[in-house]
Amino acid sequence: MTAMRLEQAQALLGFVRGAGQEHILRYWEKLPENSRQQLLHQIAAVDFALLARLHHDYILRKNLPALTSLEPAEMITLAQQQAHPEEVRSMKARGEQELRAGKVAALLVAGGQATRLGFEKPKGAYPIGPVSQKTLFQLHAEKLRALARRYQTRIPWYIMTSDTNAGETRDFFEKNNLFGYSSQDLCFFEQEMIPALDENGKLILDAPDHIFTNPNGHGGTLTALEKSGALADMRRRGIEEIFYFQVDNVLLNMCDPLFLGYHVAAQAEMSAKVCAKRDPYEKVGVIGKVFDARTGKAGRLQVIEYSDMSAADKEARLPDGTLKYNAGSIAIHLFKVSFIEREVAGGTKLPWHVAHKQIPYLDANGQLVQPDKPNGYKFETFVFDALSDAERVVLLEVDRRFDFSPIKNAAGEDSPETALRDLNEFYARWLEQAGITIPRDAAGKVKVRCEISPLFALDAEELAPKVTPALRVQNDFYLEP
Ligand code: UD2
Repeated sequence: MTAMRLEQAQALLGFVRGAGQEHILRYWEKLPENSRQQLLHQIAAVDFALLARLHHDYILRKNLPALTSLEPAEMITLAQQQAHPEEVRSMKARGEQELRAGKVAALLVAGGQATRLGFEKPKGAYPIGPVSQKTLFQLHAEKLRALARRYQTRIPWYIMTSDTNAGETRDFFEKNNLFGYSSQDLCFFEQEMIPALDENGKLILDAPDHIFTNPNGHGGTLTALEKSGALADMRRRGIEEIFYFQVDNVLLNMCDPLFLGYHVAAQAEMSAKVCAKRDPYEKVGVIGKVFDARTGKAGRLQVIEYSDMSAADKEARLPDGTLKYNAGSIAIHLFKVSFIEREVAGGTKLPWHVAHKQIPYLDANGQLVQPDKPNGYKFETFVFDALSDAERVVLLEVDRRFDFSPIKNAAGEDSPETALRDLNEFYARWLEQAGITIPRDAAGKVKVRCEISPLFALDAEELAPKVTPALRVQNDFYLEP
């Protein structure tokens, strides 16, 4: 941190007062010089005009986008894929061609705070391998290495962190020898932070020399890619397509060639994987088409977040009994590099989302208080809002058994327990397809723990010739090279 010059510091303090935020200077006189510098640097990064607009539009006017005439979106359904195996084969081959040509990068967003899981470290450091206890980061890294080996290529891996976990994440990778990934192909970059506001639109101090901020949402990925130079780096390497994924999905089908193939063949700018919702209240956004009040046009694609959807819409069913709004967004996307370049030109175009939250603050005595009810507003942008700016979009339906099992909560659905169950079942099926008998109980549940390192086999086809049906699996079972 370089020390700020006096005139610059005074200008900033004047700016704070002008913006009606002078309460953040209430400890100023007592602060030692290094704390003053810290606060000044934070103030310099605050976009006061943006915050005033967010306060006006989202807190005072509650400017939530009105959803009218929500309609299900068209997608390439599983039934269509089953009916056209030839097309599926050729799309997969098309995607493999992109990988072989070195045109694909992987992009992991890991800047979130894992609050619901209650895990102190970055979420990617969570150990989840059913037998190996390998962490989420390691499982992702092994899949990428196995893919690069299979397609005789390099897959640069960009990892977005935030101020809340950047140092810890890098350290974790360093300590683990980058999980075998080449340092030339690994690029960490940080998203920006944004201050929260209290009920009156005021900044919140959580220490005498610190304003409470939160990561600006995964929508911040797009601008952070540009500002960090990662986008330019992709261009230099000849990358054309970006495979985007979240840290917590243990069944992630990394850089899925089939998805890539459909996306590239359609010349889509952004694509999304969807899967049928488990139940009306599953916490995934739904991709639908909405009437756009701004343009007066129908049919704008949008992810309607679970918290923004009415119970009636969540529960609506078609005559055949399936949910009407069933296209659950599992947060796996493909982006064309050229699309992101256009999307970030002149700053982000993404709309803001506001959440009423419990935010720690200093009380009148300077004591830190953890409130038990919401006392302020956090702002975020969501990457999936870019869907409506894309010229062409592919929505590909997938089967959650092969694509989606996230770790969100400490217990219950979408927890380590369900992730282990799903991973175990996933690998047991591969072994059974190779003719091996896996012990199951009367309810069909796999009785042992089984796991296959992606470096041993990336899919059932690769596994089959490497094992013999005579293999006896009686205890926990792990296959690695
Ligand atoms: C997200 C989606 C939801 C569904 C679900 C699937 C949102 C708002 N909702 O729900 O529709 O697709 O995932 O699993 O995204 N992250 C950052 N920076 C941030 C915020 C989040 O990098 O500022 C990352 C975070 O590290 C994680 C991912 O984005 O990898 C998703 O964040 P989340 O787990 O908070 O999102 P969730 O579960 O509410």
